[in-house]
Amino acid sequence: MKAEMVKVTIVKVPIPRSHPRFESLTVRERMVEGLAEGLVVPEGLIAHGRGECFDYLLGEETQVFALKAIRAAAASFLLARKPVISVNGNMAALCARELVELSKATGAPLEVNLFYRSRVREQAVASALRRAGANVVLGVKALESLRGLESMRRLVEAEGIGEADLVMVGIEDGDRVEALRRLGKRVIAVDLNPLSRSALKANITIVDNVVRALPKLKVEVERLRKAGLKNLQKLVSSYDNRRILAEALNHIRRRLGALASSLGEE
Ligand code: PTJ
Repeated sequence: MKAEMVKVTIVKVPIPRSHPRFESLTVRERMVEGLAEGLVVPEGLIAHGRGECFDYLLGEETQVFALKAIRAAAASFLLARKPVISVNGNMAALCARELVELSKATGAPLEVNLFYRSRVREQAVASALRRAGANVVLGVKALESLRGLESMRRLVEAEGIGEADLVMVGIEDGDRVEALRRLGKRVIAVDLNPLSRSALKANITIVDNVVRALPKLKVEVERLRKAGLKNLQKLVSSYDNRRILAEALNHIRRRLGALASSLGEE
């Protein structure tokens, strides 16, 4: 079923601030609104639920391994010749304003890239980004195909992702990360699942929720702007993504162990 054919009835009820899961439920509301606006596909809600589950396991806070990845990602943006930020429906629904702010801080244009691509959806995502303050939105015209990718994600703008040396993706399946890497591009992924193919294949994986990670990444770009070239290069060359993913898994393991102990488990 195409996204533009889906009719949804949204029941709006105020979420009490005192609710223990207030933040999480508020973010969920944005996804539901995104569905009604045609930004998000129903499959995007399922992907969000998977993310919520991993966020729960991680402790719903930005952890040290994510901060290390954010630092390396910020340095990579500052070193890149032509960085581009890829935006799908979930990203636009959750953090359009933060994407625009990151784009302005890094000089990396935003490019619409959808797995469930339709003319209506690409326009909806582009409009949401423009409403959030984007002056330029790539990925809605004159598209070419990325080599080695069959899904609709293959469609990219020649002067955008087509020419980019660095691409940031979030909440995405792994195929395109692999295709981008094969084409020699560096990839930053934001993914709550440290076991996902995107996480494993990216050069830098920020294992954190996009709603927390993006503002921190923007601040880090601004903080590192004055760091010299050598310092930036050192931050990138000393970064080891596999170690970061191992830290994320160990964090979950330790956390679950502590929780089990608190329930009386040996
Ligand atoms: O908008 P489209 O058409 O491009 O479609 C986008 C979806 C999300 C449907 C598509 O990319 C998809 O199916 O993604 P996957 O394969 O489900 O992967 C999404 C990954 O993002 C999973 O590993 C989730 O754990 C993770 N994730 C979900 N929500 C968040 C997240 N990571 C960071 N922040 C989140 N809020």
